[in-house]
Amino acid sequence: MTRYNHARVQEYWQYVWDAEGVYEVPDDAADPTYVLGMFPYTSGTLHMGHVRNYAITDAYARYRALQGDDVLQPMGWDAFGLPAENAAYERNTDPESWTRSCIEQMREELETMGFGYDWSREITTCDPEYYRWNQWLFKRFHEEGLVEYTGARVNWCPDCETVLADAQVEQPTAGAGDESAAADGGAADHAHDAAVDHSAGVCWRCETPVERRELDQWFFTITDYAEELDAGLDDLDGWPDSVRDIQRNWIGRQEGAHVTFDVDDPEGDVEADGVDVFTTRLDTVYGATFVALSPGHDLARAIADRDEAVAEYVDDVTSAGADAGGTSGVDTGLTATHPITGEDVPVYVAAYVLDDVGTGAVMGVPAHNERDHAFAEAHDLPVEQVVEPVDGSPTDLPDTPYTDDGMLTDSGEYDGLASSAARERLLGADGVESATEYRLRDWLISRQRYWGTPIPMIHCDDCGRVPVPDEDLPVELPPYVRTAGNPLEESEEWKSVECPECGGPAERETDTMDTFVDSSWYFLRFLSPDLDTAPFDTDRAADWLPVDVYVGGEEHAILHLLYIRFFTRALADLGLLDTREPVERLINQGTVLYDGEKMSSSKGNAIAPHEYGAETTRLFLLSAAHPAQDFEWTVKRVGDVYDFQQRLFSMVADRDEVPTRDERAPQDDYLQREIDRTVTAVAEEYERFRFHRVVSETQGFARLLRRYREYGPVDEETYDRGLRALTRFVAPLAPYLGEELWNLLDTEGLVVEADWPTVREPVEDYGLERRLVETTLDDVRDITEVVDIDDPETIEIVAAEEWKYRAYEHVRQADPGDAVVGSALDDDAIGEHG
Ligand code: ANZ
Ligand code: ZN
Repeated sequence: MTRYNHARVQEYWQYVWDAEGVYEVPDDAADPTYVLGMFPYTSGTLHMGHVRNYAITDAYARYRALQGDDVLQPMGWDAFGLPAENAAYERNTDPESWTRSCIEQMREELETMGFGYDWSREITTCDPEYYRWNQWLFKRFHEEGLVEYTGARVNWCPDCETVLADAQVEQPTAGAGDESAAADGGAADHAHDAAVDHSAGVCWRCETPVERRELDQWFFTITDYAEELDAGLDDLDGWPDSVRDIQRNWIGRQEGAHVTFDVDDPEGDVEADGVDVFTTRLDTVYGATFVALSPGHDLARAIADRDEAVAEYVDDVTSAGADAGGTSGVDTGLTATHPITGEDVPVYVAAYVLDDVGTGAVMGVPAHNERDHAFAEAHDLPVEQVVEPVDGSPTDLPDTPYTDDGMLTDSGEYDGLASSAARERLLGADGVESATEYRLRDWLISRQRYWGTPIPMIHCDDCGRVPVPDEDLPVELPPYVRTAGNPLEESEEWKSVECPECGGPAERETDTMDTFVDSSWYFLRFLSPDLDTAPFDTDRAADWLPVDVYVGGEEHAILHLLYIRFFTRALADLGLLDTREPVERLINQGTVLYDGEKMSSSKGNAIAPHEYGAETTRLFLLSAAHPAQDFEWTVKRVGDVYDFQQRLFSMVADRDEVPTRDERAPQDDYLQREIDRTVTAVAEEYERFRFHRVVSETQGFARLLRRYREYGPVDEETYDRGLRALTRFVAPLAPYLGEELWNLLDTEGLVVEADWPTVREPVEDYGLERRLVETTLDDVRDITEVVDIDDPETIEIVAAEEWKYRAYEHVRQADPGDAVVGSALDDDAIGEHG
């Protein structure tokens, strides 16, 4: 038996690929397919999670190339960000040197894993040639009205000394921090409990409790696209439902109504047209016994100007953010007129009402809402029941609010209606208008840190905020200085600049951009990485977009994956793109576990990607489970994968020793048809990203080939066809091995440039029985194992396979008469499986 020499084979084919530039794609590809793995954050070394991510991406890219597509699979570096700054600080170096050294190391590791990247398109987000386009795009967004600079009560991490976007504030993990906060909802659950969540939340990076501060900040107005981002999810059939649900929840579309209360000021000096409240429970409108304004509401501010108690309260809650979810509040002395009943109700300012949700004002319905009830108790306000259970069962009112839908009571002409019907009918009432609100907030992009893209704005005392002219881009970062605060603030020379408008002395903006800006459009830069007149080439984008398949972790469901959808739409509206969705098919890979825990260097259970050899590792990662599933790293199974490669290799390497014959025999036809069947089956598994099934199909097929060979002398053409098919089954998963086998088979050219095996006879023509014989108990068990993953497709497959299994049993009992040819093969094959 000829031994397979992994190291030599890998080195040799890597050399050939590089020399031939096999992964470079032409810009004007005839059949463009864009396969992308989420580019890595340059944090040090490659870990197993990266390798799994990119092995999945690469396998599919290689499979599509075999099918004749021009596949673009690029790679680059998400290189800006706070961790690099922290690492540099700790190591007493600067973020740039640290980042560059990480990149060098990671690139080398990726190269030795055998991934088929077009390195001629490599991009690095901390290159001025990259981030200048962040600045350019910021300016275009600014012109388009998608940028806002406003004072905001923001989330501030005292440890990272920077502002955080809402999505970067997380619930503390169990044990870390405030217990009360953990009780209720994850990051995605941020409706009007938002103030509670945020004041109790922690920084997504360092888990330090987040504080609230009032600062002037730059925002992208992603909320302009809330409606479209939500609606677009319905058509994203190629995305996992889980990600779509998370996004839907985060955008938080709420159907409801605006109700206008006229406001009367007994003192007569506050002018107000009325207060608009937003409600999702219009059916409870007759039970509104007060109106509450958020501390930032215009009317609240107006009253604060004359009323000291109100002013003090507003000040307190704005700076502290404390008690935000509680029952604190202050009576304004104003009255509001209920638009339907005409009754007067008091107007309060209350911290539980949030500035940036709905209209920043609510109608308080203590009988049917928890927070309103708590507030009413604290302020001695009436509780009036207007909805009762449909079945007449008693409620605990007035002590406990009844919050379910029901039937209306004490609601005038609407009495007796069901809540849902009442909500519709009431839309026609005076002062009521149907309204849709979203929980999504604008994207805060300001960061008070060094290692990011400088925001290209200039503050001039005379002209206000002036954009840096395009010809002065990029605004490059000043040299790094080691400081606890924002190094840009310390760079006096860098900061002072002439105002582009008046020429007077002015100051640069010292905030840098959230690094999620960098990754929001990087997939476009790969298409024309050296273009120096625009961020990307619009025509090329028209050819290559949307990205056909995007592979990465589910942890990006709301940040990155929402931002790229926003950017794509904004760019389309700028006339730069002709697609509104960036990604057609999204694959979220599961976690690699070791001893039941996520494999990670911080847990001390990490296995380095090269410990077992590059190709064995990637083949194991792909064969162990469905890409979406978590799975356990087991050394024994790694060994199995190693043996599998050895078996395939010896089979091909020892081919010349196999005796042949000239006349045709029945088993040749059988094998020919099995080749056809397997070619079809494997292609289907590849299309569905079920690489573990590709491996089991390939293993089964290799056994069949061996049996065919052991049965007697082979028909050379048939046997060779089998070996060539086998080689291409495995080449996308184990490309070095594939290349070596292909070469041993005296084929022309490289397997990376070969075609997928053709089918001679359509599989449908075989007749049912023939195909059923190949389905074994083993296969059924195999599949039953993955039922747990939340994927209706899989369940369908299980159902189909069970059907096949029953049919197979049937065929076996009936002793398939026409299996003359294959009878010996079939029976043995079944025996071996079962
Ligand atoms: C009256 C009402 C009666 C409400 C009732 C609910 C129940 P959810 O509940 O998550 O769907 N709301 C509106 N704007 C708000 C703001 N700026 N700050 C805090 N709360 C606000 O969210 C919709 C409800 O949140 C709205 O419906 C409103 O209270 C409250 F029995 O109006 B409701
Ligand atoms: Zn000026």
